[in-house]
Amino acid sequence: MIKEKLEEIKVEAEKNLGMAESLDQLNEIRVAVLGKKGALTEVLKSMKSVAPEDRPKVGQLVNDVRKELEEKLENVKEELEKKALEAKLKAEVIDVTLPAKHAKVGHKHPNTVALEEVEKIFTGLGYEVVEGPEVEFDYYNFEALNIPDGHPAKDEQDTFYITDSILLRTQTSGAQVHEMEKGKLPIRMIAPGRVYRSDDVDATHSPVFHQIEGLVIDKNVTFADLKGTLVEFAKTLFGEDTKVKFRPHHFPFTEPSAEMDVSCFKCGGKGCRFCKNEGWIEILGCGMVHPHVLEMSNIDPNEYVGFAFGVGLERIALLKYEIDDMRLMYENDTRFIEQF
Ligand code: 2NL
Repeated sequence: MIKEKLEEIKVEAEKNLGMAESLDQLNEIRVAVLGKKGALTEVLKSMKSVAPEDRPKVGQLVNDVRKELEEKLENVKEELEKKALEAKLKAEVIDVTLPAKHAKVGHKHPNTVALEEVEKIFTGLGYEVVEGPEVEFDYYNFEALNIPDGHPAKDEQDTFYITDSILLRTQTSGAQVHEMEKGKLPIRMIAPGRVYRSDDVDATHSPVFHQIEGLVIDKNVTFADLKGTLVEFAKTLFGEDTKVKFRPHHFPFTEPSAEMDVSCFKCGGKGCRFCKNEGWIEILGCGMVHPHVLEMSNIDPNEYVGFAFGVGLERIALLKYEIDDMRLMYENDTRFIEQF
């Protein structure tokens, strides 16, 4: 009677194991057969009705069935786990033949490329690169550079004022005045950075652009040093064959002052569309630092002399890369930026 019952439990359990599709189902089978209230336990409880001398035999039988079913359960469990893992791996498989996502790589702006080249030239000559504040006192932007109130040069530059005495710098000279005020001489520095002028946007103007100014102050500095330095600069930037011309000019902060032209690197000086048939292209302003500018920053003009220059970074970049509209520089269109 118990023997048949055990056989029945075994057959039923094996049938169910054969159909089990998940670990959850497997567990249900385990509980139903081997659990505390499972079929086998029920059988053990009915041992009371078995003759005492038969009990060890029947007990052995129940244990055999339990062991056999436990093994089968374990086998099916392993099988199901293997299948589950295979399904998971299949679902997560990476198709290495799929085209990769196109990751856009950044690119330096032509201004940056040009600035780095200019910085390399001057640091190579022993200059320091110094940056100053973009929001500046009127004094550092104008007064200390020999441009007092009412001076036409001050009215000409359409300045963005923040208060009566604070403004957005129109040139990077302030950075150089700060350096002179520190009183550590000699000075060999360039001051690159953003400058602001209330200009309307067109092909050659923007209210925000970049300037690089240079300043050297030492004993016995002459205009020949200025020329030697700027000729070296022009040749490195535009090529060894570049010719240079200095034309007298006027700036309030330098005396004497000059503008420097380079021979057109496109036509070599013969005249072309690029240089508007001039053969020459103006690239910077320069001069010997005005004695009054030195005095205002507590430098004795009888002991120290200096030269200075200022160059528009966009102008250099536009020329070097033959870009004919400055507005392209500010649109951040990667198709443009990627070309330089
Ligand atoms: C130009 C002309 C120039 C300077 C800038 C300067 C600075 C100090 C003292 C004297 Cl602290 N001068 N800077 C000198 C000459 C020309 O810039 O046309 N820039 C685009």
